[in-house]
Amino acid sequence: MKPQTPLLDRIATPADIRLLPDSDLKQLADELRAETIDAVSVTGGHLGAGLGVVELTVAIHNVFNTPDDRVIWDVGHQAYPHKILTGRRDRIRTLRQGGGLSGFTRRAESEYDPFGAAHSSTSISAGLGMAVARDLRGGNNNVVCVIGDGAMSAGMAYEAMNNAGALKSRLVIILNDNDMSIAPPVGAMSGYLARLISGSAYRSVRHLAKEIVKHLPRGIEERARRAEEFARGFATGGTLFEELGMYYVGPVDGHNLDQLLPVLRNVRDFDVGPVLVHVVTQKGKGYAPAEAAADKYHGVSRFDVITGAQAKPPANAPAYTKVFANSLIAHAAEDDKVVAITAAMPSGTGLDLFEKRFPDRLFDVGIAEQHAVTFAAGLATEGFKPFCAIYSTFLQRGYDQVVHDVAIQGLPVRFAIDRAGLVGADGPTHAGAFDVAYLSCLPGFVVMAAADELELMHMVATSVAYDEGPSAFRYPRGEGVGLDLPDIGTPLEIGKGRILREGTKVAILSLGTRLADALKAADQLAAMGLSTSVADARFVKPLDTDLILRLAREHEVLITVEEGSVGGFGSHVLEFLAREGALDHGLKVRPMVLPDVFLDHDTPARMMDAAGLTAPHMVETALRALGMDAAALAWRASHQPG
Ligand SMILES: Cc1ncc(C[n+]2csc(CCOP(=O)(O)OP(=O)(O)O)c2C)c(N)n1
Repeated sequence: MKPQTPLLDRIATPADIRLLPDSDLKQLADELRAETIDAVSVTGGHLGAGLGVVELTVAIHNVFNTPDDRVIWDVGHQAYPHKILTGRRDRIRTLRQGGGLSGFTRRAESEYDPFGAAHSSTSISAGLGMAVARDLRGGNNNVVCVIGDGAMSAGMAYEAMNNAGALKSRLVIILNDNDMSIAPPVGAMSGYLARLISGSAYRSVRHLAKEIVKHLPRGIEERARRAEEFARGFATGGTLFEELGMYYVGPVDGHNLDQLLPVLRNVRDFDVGPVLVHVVTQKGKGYAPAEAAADKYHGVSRFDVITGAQAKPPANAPAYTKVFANSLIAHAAEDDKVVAITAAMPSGTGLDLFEKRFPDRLFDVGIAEQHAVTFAAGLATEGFKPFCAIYSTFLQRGYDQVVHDVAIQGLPVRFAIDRAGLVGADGPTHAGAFDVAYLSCLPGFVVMAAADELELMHMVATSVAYDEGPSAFRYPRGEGVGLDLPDIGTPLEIGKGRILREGTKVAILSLGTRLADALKAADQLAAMGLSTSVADARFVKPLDTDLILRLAREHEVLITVEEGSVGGFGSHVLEFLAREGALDHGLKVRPMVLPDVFLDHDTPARMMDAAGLTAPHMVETALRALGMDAAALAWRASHQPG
């Protein structure tokens, strides 16, 4: 028998899916799942979420007329199957690689990505905006938002549903309920969804769907009858969503195309305002190692498809995250006021380790950064020492709470800011570029940046000891430099940096992890006969003004360097020096910060190079500042980016 051409090979765009009979769609889904697994085995990335929505992805592109109908994937980490079906299959093995496809949805990448994402819980708001725009222009396309039960724990999703229920615009919200966030989901909503599913409704809906699809002919009247049955008959629960003004349909088995297709066709064809379709799926579905994993293979490195074994390079030093967690545990053992808060990232922040030791003192509040911050503020008012561990990029969402609920009230909330700086494959949405700028402008904040893992331990200790107001310490993604570590850190003197190398001509004042490169640059400059000092600022706020003035007085060039945006450490140093009149006598100050662009995903090393913040860049900056342009050119020629 001639081997059959895979159906997937016939899908150049979703229009081709719409040419297939329903009876072919299961095979297409199976092939799509295999292709997704194979692609991620090569690139690494988010796998479990995508595997859970394979059938849903096929059904959506079959039922809806994409890209005219808009499909918005919340977070966007589950969109790999969608990318494969929407003209990007030929590049799917470039996912998350430099110059390759993004690991999330991205407007610039495809017309099938009407909205870019990566931070969660934005889909309903964006979809509602698109739906209202359609109404204003008199259009009739559909707008479909797919949002996970984890993402549904964020306030923004409720703000959007509240508004959608009032506006009554036609909008399809698909709640993809896999009973997982990255960790098991938390909170009352998760319990509520579980009750909806466990009700007898679920089984009878499954049964009903099968029966109806089996028996119905394809005529128009029948479709209408079916619509009535589905739309009404399925409204078996969902009171909360109905109270918010949604038309609730479900729960529906998200892996069963016999259920998905008719339900989606019905919600497409009938105008009942905002509809919420509650779809039940399994994270990691159809790939045994993923189904068996505790995190359902949320994010994986490259892996062997047969065994599921992931290729994790051996660690040379403990990750910063782990150093933070162990350090906090050591302090919590001595001080029962220390408590920890995570917004749905217990393993990402290392606080799963803290929870093992102190189960009653760890609070996972769900994907709810705003609430996390104000909840911590409340704990602080009662004399506790809350450590809010949030990635730099996600703390952006809680910024008003940081200002209004913490800083203005001077409450001693401690912010452990993980993934500060460039993060590599997750790209610009996840870069921790702005925390120094957005925190160090706030009166009364103590803001620190760790140069290595030992410094991080000292900064945890400093935050535990400092109870007079808010404090924050930032540290990067990845491993430390491999130092011997004590059992517990020692508090630092607030607002004091340290000098590591004394020179006379050039001074490099580093904040955070650029320090190692600053030392390398100093070696290079010294080899060129340019005596160079290196200092670690430790604090952005309060600034070590004595240190800065001393470096300014004793050197011809002062370079500041940080892995953060303009408006951060270098800006504060410049402003301070200007106010002091220290710039009036020929001192050459050169702030080195992240460039004024959103840097695309790539390897961390290449991103740092593109950012212009490596040791060779520091050398070049010093040479240019000294007017040694020819030497700088020659230097650059011998140190090509790479
Ligand atoms: C504002 C924000 N906080 C945290 C995250 C990190 N994060 C990425 S995916 C995810 C879990 C999402 O769960 P869910 O919406 O149920 O999707 P699933 O992965 O289960 O399909 C989290 C917490 C994020 N993307 N955005």
